[in-house]
Amino acid sequence: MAREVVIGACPHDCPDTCSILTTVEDGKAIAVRGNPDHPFTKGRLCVKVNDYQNRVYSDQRVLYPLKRVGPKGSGQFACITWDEALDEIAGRWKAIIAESGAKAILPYSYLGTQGIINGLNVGDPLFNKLGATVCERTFCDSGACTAYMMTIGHTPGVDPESFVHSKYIILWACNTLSTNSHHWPFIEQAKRNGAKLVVIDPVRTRTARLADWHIPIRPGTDGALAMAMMHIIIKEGLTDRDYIDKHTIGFDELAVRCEAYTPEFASAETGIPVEDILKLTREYATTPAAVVRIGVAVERHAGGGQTVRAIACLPALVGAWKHVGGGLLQLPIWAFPVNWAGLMRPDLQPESMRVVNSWRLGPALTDEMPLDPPIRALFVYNANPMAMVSQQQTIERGLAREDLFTVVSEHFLTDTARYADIVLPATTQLEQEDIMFSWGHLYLSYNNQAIAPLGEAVPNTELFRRLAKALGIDDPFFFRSDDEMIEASMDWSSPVLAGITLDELKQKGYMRLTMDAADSWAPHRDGNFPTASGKCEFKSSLSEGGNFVVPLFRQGYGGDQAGEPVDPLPHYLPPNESRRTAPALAERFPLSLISPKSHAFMNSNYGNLPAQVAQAGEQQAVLLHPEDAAPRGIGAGTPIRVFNERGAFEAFATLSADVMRGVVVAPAGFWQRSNQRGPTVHALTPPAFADLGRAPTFSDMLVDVAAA
Ligand SMILES: Nc1nc2c(c(=O)[nH]1)N[C@H]1C(S)=C(S)[C@@H](COP(=O)(O)OP(=O)(O)OC[C@H]3O[C@@H](n4cnc5c(=O)[nH]c(N)nc54)[C@H](O)[C@@H]3O)O[C@H]1N2
Ligand SMILES: Nc1nc2c(c(=O)[nH]1)N[C@H]1C(S)=C(S)[C@@H](COP(=O)(O)OP(=O)(O)OC[C@H]3O[C@@H](n4cnc5c(=O)[nH]c(N)nc54)[C@H](O)[C@@H]3O)O[C@H]1N2
Ligand SMILES: [Mo]
Repeated sequence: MAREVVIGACPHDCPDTCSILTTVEDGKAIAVRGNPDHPFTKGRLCVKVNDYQNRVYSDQRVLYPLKRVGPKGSGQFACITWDEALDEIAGRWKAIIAESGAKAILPYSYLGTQGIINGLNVGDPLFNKLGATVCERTFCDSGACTAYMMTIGHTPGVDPESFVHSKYIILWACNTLSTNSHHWPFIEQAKRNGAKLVVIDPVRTRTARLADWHIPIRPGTDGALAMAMMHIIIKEGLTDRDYIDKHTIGFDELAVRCEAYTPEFASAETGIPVEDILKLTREYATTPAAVVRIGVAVERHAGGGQTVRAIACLPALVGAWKHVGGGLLQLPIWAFPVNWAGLMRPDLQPESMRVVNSWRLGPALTDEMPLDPPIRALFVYNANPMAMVSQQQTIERGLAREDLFTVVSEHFLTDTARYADIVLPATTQLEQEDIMFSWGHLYLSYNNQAIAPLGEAVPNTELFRRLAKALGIDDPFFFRSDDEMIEASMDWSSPVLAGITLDELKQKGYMRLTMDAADSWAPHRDGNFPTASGKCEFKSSLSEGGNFVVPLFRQGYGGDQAGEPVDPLPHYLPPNESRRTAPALAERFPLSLISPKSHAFMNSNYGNLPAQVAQAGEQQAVLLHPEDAAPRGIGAGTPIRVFNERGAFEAFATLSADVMRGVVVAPAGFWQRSNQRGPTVHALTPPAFADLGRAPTFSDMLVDVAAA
C-alpha cells in the first residue's frame, strides 16, 4: 500500500490559511489534519475543514460537465463532454459578442478558493481581453480597505503574532473564535501576560464570553463610539503629542471635528453608558501596547467606512504604534508582494469598459437596472450569489430569464448552479496546486496537489485555458502552465521574499515573510506610514478623488470610479435603518437584524454537507432576546417568519439574553434548497451601499418577527 502525507493549505476565504497535512493511501485522501509545525495555525483545523476529505468525496460533487434539460432552476441536468460544453459556451459567447458586444457578458466571482492562481483573479485576464463587463467585487472589506488606505495606507498593521505583547486588546466587531480562530491562542497568551481583553459586539458571542469585558453596542453605531473616544482622548490630554507632531497630519482639524462627539452623544447612539465609554477610552489611551483588531463586520452599515476611518486614527492619537503589540490589525494581506497586475492584466482592457457591482447582480440581470447592452451571458465561478447577495428574489428572477445564458463552475449544485444552463466541474484544493497569501498572518503558503482530480473536474486555471482555446485566443499568456503561473504570481525580487525559494516553500508548505520578527514588530514606531505624506492622515489626502474602490476589488480597472465627494475628516454616519434614524419604519419593523458568519459554515460552503449542517442546524436559526420574543408569543424552537417590506424568510427561534434587546441575529450561509427550503436572509437585506468603497449594508436593516 502506498501511503504518503502531502503538505497543503486551506483554500477558504478566511484569515487563517491553515497548513494542512493530507494522508493519501493508494491515491485516495483518507484524512486531513492540521500541521503542528505551523507557528500560527499550530496543528488545529476548524469544524468546517477537519473532515475536508468528505467534501472532496461527497456524493453531491459535480464531477462532469452538465447541461440543463429541465426548466431553469429545476436542477435537471444531463452529463455532456467537455468539448460539447466548451463548444456551446464559445458559440453562444461569440454570437452574443457579435450581436451586442462583449459588455453583454458578465463574469461573477470571488474567493471560493483563495489560491493566488485559482482564486480571485483567475478569470480576469480573459474577461479583460474580451472587454466583458467588469464585476466590481466589493462585498467583503472594500469599505474598510478604502478607509484604511485613506488613513494609514497599505500597511500590514500589527503582526497578529505580536498580540502576545499587547496589554490592552479590543476585538471590535470580530468573533475571533468563529471567524479567525487560530488567532485566539495569541490573545489567550496575552491575557496570561496580563492583557485586558475587550469585545465590542451587539452579541455576547463565544468570543465575548471569554473576554474580560464585553461591551454590547447597537449595530452600526460604532462610529459614534470611535469619534467619542477621540473626543475624550483629546479633551483629557491623553494624546501622545510628540507622536502626533512627528507622524500625523490634520490633528488640529480633527480636534475641531471631534468636539461635537461627546460621550453623552455617543451613549445615546450606541446604548453604552457614559461611564463605560469614559472607562474604555481612558484604559485604552493609558495602557501602552494597546491594539484594536477590527472584524470585517464593522463595515456593513451605512457609515461603516467612516467608522474604520475613526478607529484607524486612534492608535496614532495615543502613540500605540510605538509599542510592540500596539496599533491596529485589519488585513495583513498588504505585506505579500503579489504580482496583482500580472494576475489581473488590466492592460488588456479595451478603452471602453463597463462596471457593474457584485452587490447589484439582481438589478443588473433584470429590468431594475436598465443596461445597454443588457447582460445576456453570466459566468459564475468561485462564488454563490444566490446565497450571499442582497435582493435574492431579483437575482432569482434574473437567473430564471430564458434569454440569459448562465454558466457556473462549481463543486456542488448550489442555489446559483441550479439555475445554470451549463455547469462545469471544479476541483477541490486536494486536487489542485496553488500558492497562497493570507489575510490573517504573515506566512506565504503552498498547496501541493494531494490526489488526482475526481471525474472530469478541472482547476480554475485549466478551465480558463480551455475557454481561451475554445474562443480562438492565441496569446501564449493564456496557456501558461500552473507552474509558470505560480512562478509569475509573486514579485520574487521583493525584500520580504529574500531567502524564500519556491522549492523550499513547496517542501515546507509555508514560510514566514522576511520581515521583522513578531517579538520586535513595530513598523510605525517612527511613523513611516505608506500614505502620500508618509504620516497617519487624520485629514486624508486621498479624499480629493472622491469615494474610491481599492484596485484589488475591481480587476485593476482604474476608470469610471464615479466617486461621490468624501469628507477628508472622519465622522459618524448613523445606520440607514434604526429606531433613531427611521422612526416610521421602526414602528412597523422594530428589530435590527444582523447577519454575521456561521460558526460551522464558510460563507455558504458546507451549507449542504452533513457534518457541518449537524453543527449549524438543519434550518436557519434566528437568535432573539427573550424579552423581544415573549410579547410575540415566540418560545425557544418556535417556527418563525422574519420579514420587512423587502421580503420574508422562515426560521426557528433560539432565545438568549446574549443578544441585545431589539437586535436579532441570522447567521449567513444557509442554502435555499438543501436545509432552508425557501428564501434566506438575503430576501430581506438592503441593496444600499455603505459610505466608502461600495461596501454592502446587510447588517443595517429593520425587520419584525412573528410566530409562523
Ligand atoms: N466560521 C466562519 N469563519 C469565517 C467565515 C464564515 O463564513 N464562517 N467567513 C470568512 C469571511 S469571508 C470573513 S469576511 C470573515 C468575517 O469575520 P468577522 O467580521 O469576524 O465576522 P462576522 O461574524 O460577520 O462578524 C463578527 C461580529 O461582528 C458583530 N457585529 C455585527 N454588526 C456589528 C456592529 O454594527 N458593530 C459591532 N461592534 N459588531 C457587530 C457580529 O455580532 C459578530 O459577532 O470571517 C471569515 N471566517
Ligand atoms: N448575509 C450575509 N451575506 C454576506 C456575508 C455575510 O456575512 N452575511 N458575507 C459577505 C462576505 S464577507 C463575503 S466574502 C461574500 C462571500 O460570497 P461568495 O464568495 O459568493 O460565497 P461562498 O459561499 O464562499 O461561495 C464560494 C463558492 O465557490 C465554490 N468553490 C470553492 N472552490 C472552488 C474552486 O476551486 N473553483 C470553483 N469554480 N468554485 C469553487 C464553492 O463551492 C462555493 O459555492 O458574501 C457576502 N455576503
Ligand atoms: Mo468575506
